[in-house]
Amino acid sequence: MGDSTSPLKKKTCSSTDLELFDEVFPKLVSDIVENGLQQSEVKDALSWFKKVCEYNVPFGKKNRGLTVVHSYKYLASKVTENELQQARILGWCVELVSNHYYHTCIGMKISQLQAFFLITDDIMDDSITRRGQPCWYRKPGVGMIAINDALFLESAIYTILKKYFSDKPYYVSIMELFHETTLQTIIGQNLDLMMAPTDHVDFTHYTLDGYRAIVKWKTAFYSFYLPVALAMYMVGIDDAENHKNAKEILLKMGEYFQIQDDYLDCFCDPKVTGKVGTDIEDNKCGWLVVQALMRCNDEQRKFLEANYAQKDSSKVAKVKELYKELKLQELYHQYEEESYKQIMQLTDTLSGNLPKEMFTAYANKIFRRGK
Ligand code: GPP
Ligand code: MG
Ligand code: MG
Ligand code: MG
Repeated sequence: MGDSTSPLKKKTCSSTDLELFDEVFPKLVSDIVENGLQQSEVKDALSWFKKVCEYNVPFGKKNRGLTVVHSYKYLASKVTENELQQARILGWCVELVSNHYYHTCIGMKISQLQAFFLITDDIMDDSITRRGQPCWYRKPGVGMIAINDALFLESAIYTILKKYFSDKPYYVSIMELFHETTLQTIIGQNLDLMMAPTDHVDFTHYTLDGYRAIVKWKTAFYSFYLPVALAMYMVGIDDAENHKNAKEILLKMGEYFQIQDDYLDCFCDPKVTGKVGTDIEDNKCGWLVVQALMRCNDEQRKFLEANYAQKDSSKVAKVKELYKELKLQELYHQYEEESYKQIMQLTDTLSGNLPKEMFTAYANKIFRRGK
């Protein structure tokens, strides 16, 4: 587990996979912008969007994108170079929506769906850095233009899908999947934001069930189910039973992944994560505050209410001290071990005809991650 030299890890995370994945990106950028660059009326916009892609898309850990490639390899009865290339292209579409999460493999970067979510999430969360550089909307001359840039990145997914997949029998399935996943994530983001008003603290609805709903919708569908489901459609696995089972396992991994994200937001050095944590200042219904509320006495609850949700570093430090007093770090490490076991059990029960080692490889990638 977590041994970077294990054969399994090598299989799922070779640098060659990453290099070949990276090679596809410049071609996709030119597919997206080349037409417009030829037209004098819009060429300025398209050269801006080229910069948007280059700043926001290819610099994350790229795990979501690579997961499409790895899943294709696990699922295909016969792997062909042509289809591997298709899987890489789909992987970049996932990176366009998403982009920052996962890490594990050396030098992973961002992607499209991911990039679209992250640009807007950083505005909504009032974040400062992403991947060790300023958030896109914080760059001079960008500001709220970033919202339009995110919309552009979303539209680019469908340009790419049409160009490379419109003749495939699974075209409609993957297109619908991107639409559905986008909606799920938008719903999750709404739950996340509505639970975290900027003008007052109200912990009444900060429950574990409420938290689980937020993270399932805002993170798990797009980060875990989407990349695997795309590969399943590619190889012709489109029946409801297999998708339901894969989804159940992958949504559990997604919950675990977001709990890690919440923990790292508070306790990990921004130099390591590449992003400065803002969850305490933002009044987020995160895993730590929910656990604190389940463990604190009345006095500690009042202390939390007085110091949470404020852009004041001494108050943020007080909240972190309370978390330490409540032994939330120890609790988190315990949770990691238990959650890993649960994911393995779910995989045993539900993988059915799907390769069990595909799921265990993904769980191993994120287990005990430190950034
Ligand atoms: C992660 O939340 C969830 C997302 C980035 C999805 C955003 C969805 C949109 C529709 C914009 P987070 O805020 O904890 O992520 P991070 O810690 O990376 O900012
Ligand atoms: Mg955020
Ligand atoms: Mg957010
Ligand atoms: Mg976070």
